[in-house]
Amino acid sequence: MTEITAPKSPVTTAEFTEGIREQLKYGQGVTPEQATPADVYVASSLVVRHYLQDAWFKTQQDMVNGHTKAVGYLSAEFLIGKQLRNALLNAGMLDQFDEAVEGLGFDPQAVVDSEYEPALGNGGLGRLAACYVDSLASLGVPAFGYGIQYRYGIFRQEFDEQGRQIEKPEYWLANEEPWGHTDYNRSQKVSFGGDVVEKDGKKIWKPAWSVRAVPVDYMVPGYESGRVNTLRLWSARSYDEFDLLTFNKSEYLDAVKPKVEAENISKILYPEDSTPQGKRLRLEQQYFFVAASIKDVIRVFYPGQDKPDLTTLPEKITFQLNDTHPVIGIPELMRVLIDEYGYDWETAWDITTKTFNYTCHTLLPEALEVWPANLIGELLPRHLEIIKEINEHFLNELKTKTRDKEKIERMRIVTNEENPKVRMAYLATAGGSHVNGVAELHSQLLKDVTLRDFSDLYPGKFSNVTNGVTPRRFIRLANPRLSNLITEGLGTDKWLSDLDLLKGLEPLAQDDEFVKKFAAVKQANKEDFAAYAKREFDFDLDPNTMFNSMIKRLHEYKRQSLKILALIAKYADIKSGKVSVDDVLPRTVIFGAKSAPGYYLAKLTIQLINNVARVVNNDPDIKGKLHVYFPWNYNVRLAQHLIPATELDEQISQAGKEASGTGNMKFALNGALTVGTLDGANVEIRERVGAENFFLFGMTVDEVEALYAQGYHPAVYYERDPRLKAAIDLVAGGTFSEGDRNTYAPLVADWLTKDWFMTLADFTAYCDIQADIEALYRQPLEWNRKALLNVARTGYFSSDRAIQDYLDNIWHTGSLGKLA
Ligand code: 8GP
Repeated sequence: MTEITAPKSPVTTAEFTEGIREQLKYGQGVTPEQATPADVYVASSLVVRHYLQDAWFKTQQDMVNGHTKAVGYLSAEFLIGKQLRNALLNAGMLDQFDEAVEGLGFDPQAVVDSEYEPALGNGGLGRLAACYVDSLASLGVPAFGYGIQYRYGIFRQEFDEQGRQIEKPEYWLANEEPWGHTDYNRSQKVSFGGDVVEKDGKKIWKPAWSVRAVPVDYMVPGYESGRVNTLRLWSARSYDEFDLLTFNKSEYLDAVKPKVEAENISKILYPEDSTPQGKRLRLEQQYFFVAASIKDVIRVFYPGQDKPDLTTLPEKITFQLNDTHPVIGIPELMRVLIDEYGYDWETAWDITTKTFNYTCHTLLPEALEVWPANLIGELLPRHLEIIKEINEHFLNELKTKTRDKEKIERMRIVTNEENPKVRMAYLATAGGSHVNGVAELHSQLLKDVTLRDFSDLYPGKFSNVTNGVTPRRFIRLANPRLSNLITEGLGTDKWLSDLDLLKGLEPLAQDDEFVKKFAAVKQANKEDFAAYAKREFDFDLDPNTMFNSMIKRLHEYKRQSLKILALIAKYADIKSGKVSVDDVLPRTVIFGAKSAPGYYLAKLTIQLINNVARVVNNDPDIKGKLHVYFPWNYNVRLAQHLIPATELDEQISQAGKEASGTGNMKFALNGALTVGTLDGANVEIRERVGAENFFLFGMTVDEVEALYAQGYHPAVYYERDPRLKAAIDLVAGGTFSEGDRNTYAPLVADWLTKDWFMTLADFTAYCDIQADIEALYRQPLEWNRKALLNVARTGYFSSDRAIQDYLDNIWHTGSLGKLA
């Protein structure tokens, strides 16, 4: 085997320049004079890949030969965001790139901007997976991210004339995509359907059709670790270009159908987030990427071996199941071990349970996947058998642990009903070593409520890993001014790989001069964002107002309704003269949110926000004191621009519903103050930054539960708080629908009669806390002191720390060490 030594980087500016020239010439086929920024983007990306190649080889070699177990992060989503700048930063080539590109007569920003963002995720769960692969590489942990290379990412959002969400296909692969390396020679076959036959006491699955899973590899360079991991996204291709028999009968469309259907598997990302699933194609996608990944791992770790000793598999790799989407991997590994490699059930189960772990990202019952057994049987008949057998074994094991028959019934993996269902979260819990939630409160609720029976009988399986975010993308790249100030304050830039060092900024919060510099950074970021919003959306933001943001998926539990109702109430107060417009603190409220295409109330909320914006922004009585903006198509790029410019962040979900949140961490780390409920990671953020540096309001989990139990009647709150009544009346009366009372009637009816997430019950507290917020904002030095303390005290929320927690408590593995 070729011995690979140190990687070639750092590259010099001259080498980078030469590399771009070569790529332009032989790759793009243009001279530097003919090249566009998009050409230079492709060429530069290929240069970066070129210089990472040796480190990539070396990391793989060390992974296979080394004594450190690797991590396989199985996730249906990786919301990676733009790649070029991040790769340059992590690989230490930022300056060389800037200089080389400028030397060739291009603006580095224009080059970077021409990258098309891969939108291969819905929201938090997908972005978290991207932060985690960054941290794994940065810590030198050998790891694969395994997922799907969807041809169409999450839809592109537009708004129509009425302010309604329109979904457009996001064909991100329409342009040249230099990062993914398609490796046809490492393809895997994934089969579906058919029957199971028995021969000599052995079960044999005879599938009906197969697709070719082609790996597309993305390099994941670690920050200053010299290591380069792999994000392997599978793309579905057909084996049979044409069914010639059918074709000869001149039924052309029927002939290409199998090809089209096979390739459909990786065609589109499901745009659902915390909303019910239940579609055949979704299950096909899940099995497709998991089956290919398991085969791939065996290929990588047991190269060329016909009869590998797979009892060593748990020493080679640990699979993390990112939510229930990849859980079909558990019966798949059982099938591979038993049917393909001849292991007995007990050995196979021992290997499987030692190899898998499961992270739960939600508590909403409707989002915990449950598949009809029939559907699994149609698509994966052998797997259904195995799942049923797992269920039987599991029930037998439970009988040795408890006499409580009802409890045993409740814990069935396959339900006992006419049309049985398979509960994927239960399968994951039974079939793996560890189960974790994503923030302390969430992990506690997982144990106490959602998986209570399991945690009673298997308390050792349960733990918590509070989420984290990568400081490389979300501080250094998104907020270079703050990064420079932090480095100045700490006298080192080591904080980028050891975020706890931010604590060293604490004393500087007492230094007024430093606080003023910090305030100047925020102001400059606001001006930048205003310019960006003008360019991209033609918005006119006033950087001398408070920037107040709420960016996240549109979901009832997140309560964008609460924010918009409070805003309408303020508007109503000004209009009615209750509040003099001259006393109003100037505020710019910025929303960013996509709704699942079929989520009616969420879409109506988007429409309402857009129309409130239209009315309020154009009302001369408001004298520009309140502005509402809703940039469409919220994505990672927009987040990177908006978060550094935000002063007040909204984390106002109903307590107990947001598993963690990660936006809350990004905002705090960028010096925004949070107004929030005691939910998800807000609880831990508040504990760390100090109660006096966080605007807390609203009911707690216990209060919410008590109110449900006692019977919740939202109309009572409408009658009780005149501000709320005024706001809802304006919506109902047609102020935001050009006089039409029907437009928002379903929303109004829901608020007044159902309001499942208790927006109305928390309204008064939410409006009351605004007085504290505004009073503090009127003292800029004090506001910024608190904001700086938020930065100094939230280093814990680095994804490096989260990965270290996984390494220590769940994966029990470590680093390969740095490459020089
Ligand atoms: C999200 C949670 O809602 C969020 O609180 C958390 O921070 C994030 O996961 C990362 O842990 N959950 C999802 O995005 C989710 O459940 N998505 C699946 C349905 C696609």
